[in-house]
Amino acid sequence: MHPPKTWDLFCRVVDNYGDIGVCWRLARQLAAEHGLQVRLWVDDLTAFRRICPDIDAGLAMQSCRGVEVRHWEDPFPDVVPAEVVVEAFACELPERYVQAMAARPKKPRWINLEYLSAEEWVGECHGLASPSPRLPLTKHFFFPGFAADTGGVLLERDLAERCRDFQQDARVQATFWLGLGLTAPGPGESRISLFCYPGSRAEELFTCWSGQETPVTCLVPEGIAGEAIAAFFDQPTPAAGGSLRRGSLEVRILPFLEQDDYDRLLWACDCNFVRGEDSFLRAQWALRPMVWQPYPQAEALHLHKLETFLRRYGEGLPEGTARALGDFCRAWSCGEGVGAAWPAFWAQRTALARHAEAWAATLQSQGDLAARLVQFCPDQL
Ligand code: TRH
Repeated sequence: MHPPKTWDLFCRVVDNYGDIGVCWRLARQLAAEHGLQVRLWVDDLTAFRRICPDIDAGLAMQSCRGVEVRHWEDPFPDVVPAEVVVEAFACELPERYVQAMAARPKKPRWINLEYLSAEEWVGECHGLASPSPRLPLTKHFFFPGFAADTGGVLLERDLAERCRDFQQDARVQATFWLGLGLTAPGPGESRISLFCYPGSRAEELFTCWSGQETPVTCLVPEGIAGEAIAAFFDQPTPAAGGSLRRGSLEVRILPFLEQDDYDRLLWACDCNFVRGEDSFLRAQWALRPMVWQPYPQAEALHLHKLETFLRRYGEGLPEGTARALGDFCRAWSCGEGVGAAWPAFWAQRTALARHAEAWAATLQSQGDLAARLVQFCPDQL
C-alpha cells in the first residue's frame, strides 16, 4: 500500500481564464509541494499560454514547472490512467479514458473538482460519492469553500510570506512597477487594478476618480473594459503600454500578465477589482480592499453568490464598513448606482485593509485545498 503518486487533471477551457487558472495553480502545487507526478490535460493551450507564456501551444506534450502538460485532443490517446483523476468543473472525461479507468485492477480515485462558493449547502455536498450506474467506478465531489466543512481554498505554502516580503520591500515594488513601465506611486496616489466582465459600469468609476483630489492610476489588462474606457475618454482604447488621462485619473493598459505577475499586481495595488473564481481568491490573499464581481449567471444566481460571500466576509466588520462594502459590490455587479456607492466604500479603505488581513489569517488557519485533496485520496486505492 502506498499513497497515490500519479495524478491526471482534466481541464476544459469553457470561456475566460478561471478554469485553466485554477487547474494550473493546483497542478503546480501538487507537483511542487506534494512531490506528485501530475499530468495536466488542457483542451485549449492558446488560452493557457496567456497566463503562462512558457507554454508552447503547438506541442501535444511538454513539461512546465514540474508538471507534464498534455494537449487534450480528440480522439483521445490510449494512456494508462493515473491513480487519482481530477475532473475539473464537471468537464466530462473522454469515454475512452473512463473505460480505461474501469479496466484498471485498482480503480482510480475519481474526483470532480467543483467551483468555489460561499453558499451554505457546499459543506453538505463536499465529499459526496456518486457510483457510476454502468461501470465499477465512483466519482466523488470535492467542493472548495470558505468554511471548515468544505474542501478549502488554494493556498501555496509560501504565498503569505512572499506577499508580505513584497509588500514590505519598497525597492522590490519599484522594480515591479518599472517592469510594467511605471514609476513607484507618487505621494497620495492610489493604484487600483480593474479586472471585470464586459458591460461593467467602469465609466462611472472613472468619473469619480477623475474628480478626486488625489491622483488615481487605474491598471487595466488589455482587452478588459475597452468599451467603458473608449466611452469615457471619447477615443479608442490604447494597446498595452498606453495610457489616457483626465483630471486626477490615469488609466493605463497593461499586457495580460503571467499568473504570478498578476498576483504581484494585486499585492502592489491599493484596491483590486476582481472577478470569477481565481482572481477573486488571489485578491483575498493580497490583503487589500477588494471588489468582487461574480461570473454572471442566468436568473441572477451570481448575485445570490455575492450575498452569501458578503455575509461570510462581513462577519466581524463594523456595521458601517460592511454596509459600504456590500452596497458598492452590489452596485458593481448589478451595474446600478456605481458612482453613488463609491465614496462611502473608499472612505472605509483603511478598515477594509485591516479586515482583509484578519480574513486571510482565518482562511489560512483552515488549511489549503491541495493538501485536503491529497488527504481525500486514501492509501488503499
Ligand atoms: O477569467 P474569469 O472570468 O474566469 C471565470 C471564472 O473562473 C468562473 O468561475 C468560471 O465559471 C468562468 O471563468 C468560466 O476569472 P478568474 O476566475 O479570475 O480567472 C482569471 C485568471 O486569469 C486567473 O487565474 C488570473 C489570471 N490572469 C492572469 O494570469 N493575468 C492577468 O493579467 C489577468 C487579468 C488574469
